Amino acid sequence: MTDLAAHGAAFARAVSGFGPGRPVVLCHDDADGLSAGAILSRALERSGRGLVPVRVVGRGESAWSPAMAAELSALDPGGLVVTDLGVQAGTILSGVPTVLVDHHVPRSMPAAEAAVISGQADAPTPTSSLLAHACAAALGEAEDLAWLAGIGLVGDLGERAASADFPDVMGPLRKAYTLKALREAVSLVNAPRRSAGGDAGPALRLLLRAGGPGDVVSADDPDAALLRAARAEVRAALDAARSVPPLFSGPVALIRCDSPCQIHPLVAQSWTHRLRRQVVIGANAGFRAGYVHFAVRSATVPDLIGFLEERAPRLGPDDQFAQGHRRATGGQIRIETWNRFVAGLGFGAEAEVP
Ligand SMILES: [Mn+2]
Repeated sequence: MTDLAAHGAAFARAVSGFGPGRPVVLCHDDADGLSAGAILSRALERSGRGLVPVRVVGRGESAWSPAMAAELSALDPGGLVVTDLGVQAGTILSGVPTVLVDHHVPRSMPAAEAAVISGQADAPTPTSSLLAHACAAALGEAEDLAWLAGIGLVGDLGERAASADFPDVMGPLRKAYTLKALREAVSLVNAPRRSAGGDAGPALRLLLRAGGPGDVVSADDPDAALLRAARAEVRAALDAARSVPPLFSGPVALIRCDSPCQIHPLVAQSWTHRLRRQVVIGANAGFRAGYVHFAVRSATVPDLIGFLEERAPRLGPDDQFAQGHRRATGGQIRIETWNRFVAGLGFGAEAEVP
């Protein structure tokens, strides 16, 4: 059962323990994270907590880092709301009440350092933005923010699974805004994080001021221009990657690319339609020097984290492996770790990165 109202009530209790200073929202840089951040900021502002800034935690950054603690400390927040960035033990900013709103498999569990609103154990698993909308509804009127949850649902689950898993949410949104507008808005707000530049700031700003997906799609300002340019850049990189044939070994299909754009999740996802029985890995050796970033998707294998863990190579201290969700995982590993990994999977030299 997915009891969204119970998650919202837990959020309202946690926020009631915030200090008098304005809260700060931290969010992930994808469509779901940005939508969750926009919902929580707008809802907290409405509940009388002043102007609530949103800090997008982007590529190569962590919320749980000394650099982030120093940056947040300068804002002197009354509380932190951290969404779609995962759940883990540890203090983000000492002495500041913190709530995590998230749907990923926890990396570790906070003891007393943060309240956790997690949909991870729910069936169907909600997105962060759907949880955020439940949190917003627990603070006050939030009906007009539901479309942002729709952006996150379509962004993380795809329109088919979003509609199948959450018909009560998606049905009215499709009627009010159309699936086409939601899909188009998702593709725009997801574009900058995938581009070589990687700055999702323009997408967040658009979501913070838009009244619906149509506003995002038809916006005509510098932020909207940046989103369109990012999307064109990513499309060109993706077109090049799509012409590469997959390599096969056992249950695994591997597609290699070399691009400064974060296209490997899209490459993996796109092949799952044709290779329905395989576990598809999209691997990008051009994203960060010295590393291979990879995404794992499958139309039929339900627990991809388990699948990877059974086949894990020996990991080094800089390697991140099998993070994310059971249905959408991947990693960022050093080239030597990658080469051990693909050799272990039974691939030949053509899968290795020189
Ligand atoms: Mn996310």
